[in-house]
Amino acid sequence: MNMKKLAIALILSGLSVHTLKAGEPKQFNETVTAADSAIGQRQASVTAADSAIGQRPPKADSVTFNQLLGELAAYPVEGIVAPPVPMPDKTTQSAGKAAERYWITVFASDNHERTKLLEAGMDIVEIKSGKVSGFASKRTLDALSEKGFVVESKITMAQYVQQFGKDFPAADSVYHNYNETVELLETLAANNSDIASLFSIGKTIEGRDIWCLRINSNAKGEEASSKPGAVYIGNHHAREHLSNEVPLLFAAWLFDHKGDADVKKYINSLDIYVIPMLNPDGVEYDIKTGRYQWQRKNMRVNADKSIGVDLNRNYDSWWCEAGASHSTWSDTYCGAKAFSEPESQAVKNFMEARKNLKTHISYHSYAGTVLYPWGGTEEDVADPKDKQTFINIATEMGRLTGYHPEKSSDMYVASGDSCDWAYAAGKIFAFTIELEGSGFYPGAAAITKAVTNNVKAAVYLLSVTDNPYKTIK
Ligand code: 0X9
Ligand code: ZN
Repeated sequence: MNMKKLAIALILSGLSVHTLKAGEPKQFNETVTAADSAIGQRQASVTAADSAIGQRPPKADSVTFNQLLGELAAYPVEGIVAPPVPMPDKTTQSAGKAAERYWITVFASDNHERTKLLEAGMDIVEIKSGKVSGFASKRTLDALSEKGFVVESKITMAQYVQQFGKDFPAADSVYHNYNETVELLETLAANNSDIASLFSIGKTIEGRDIWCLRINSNAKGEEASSKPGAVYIGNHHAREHLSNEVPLLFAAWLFDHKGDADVKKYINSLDIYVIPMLNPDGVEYDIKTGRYQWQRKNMRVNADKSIGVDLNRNYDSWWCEAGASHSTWSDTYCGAKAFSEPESQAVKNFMEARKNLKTHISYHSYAGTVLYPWGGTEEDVADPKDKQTFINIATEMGRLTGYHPEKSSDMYVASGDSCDWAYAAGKIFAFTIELEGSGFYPGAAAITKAVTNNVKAAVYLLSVTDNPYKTIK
């Protein structure tokens, strides 16, 4: 547990953002304590379903950032030998041999071919020049050969896991699981109760609450606000654990810097929401054995007993057209209908109820890109002013993160993604940030850099949230 706090302290202590005044890293000497009373919404919404799922998060204890900083430095993140890792749990797969999974590399020259691969059920993970790598079931492999794709290499999941597997609790214990995420959110809300509140935007398919931390100087909980809003969401995809850490630690960073002139201005003038873990069921499944399961989807039990819907194919934007699959066993399964899943439905309700939202980042990993609409079609967004605004903001966030800015569909066309829907339905300037990394499990050492650079981009987004069009010169 301490390791998480240590990681935060390490990261937070070193950050400075270009929009902020340069200065010495802050010292955090104050003792932080849990204040149950300040997080009434959280308390009120804990239900039997929470306890049925697992342990209610322990109460936040006291912590000083300086103390934690020293301890993290002593934490051996390198050189930990991972224990042997098993095949992914069979319950994530549909029954039978057809569901056996492989790590494959296939020749595919452009986004059209990549889109076809997605449609055949391939779960694209890495894009290189002329090739892509990712996961595929036996069934997908058959479909690929029928369509004439050439598979350059193929290894079984067992071999893949041997080669790349890491053990979460030991090597990556600085990452926050669900309870630890909730505990940190509670601590942050409790210790910044003048500007922060915590509420659930809905429950997952297994009944966990999806928590949202709100930062607003005068409105709390679900109370309406007319201030321009920004929302940061992580972990649509379960195994993309870094995508929880980035928004979570961004929130922590904001609180630590709430006295800085620029941050103060944003907190006073904006309505800021952080929903770091949208798919906690999948996250918990991915790590529950102490060994990664490469889980992408949520934990919906489909009619054929296969598990999961791809939440980033379940939004109502060209739902289940290009780059998505109707096959339940596919990693890009779009669900029975648009918004069939409680997690995506919660985001829909959340966004529809907040017409003040202007900007949004959905965090994924690990292509190192800043993506903007459209993703479900190769068309550009029709409004030239909007298009230029998207490009300008993505370019600046790309500069700050070191990531490549591009239109989503240039990577591949994939329908039903959250950012397309947010822009189409709410005119929200919505970006997918694919964090960096050499895999879904980049290790503890990856957190510091990813968070550091992404805090800069996230703060930049705040700086344009009052009027995104001001980025057009
Ligand atoms: O495929 C996705 O949902 C995202 N990539 S990931 O590897 N994290 O799964 C990218 C979504 C970008 N959107 C579109 N291309 N539509
Ligand atoms: Zn993702």
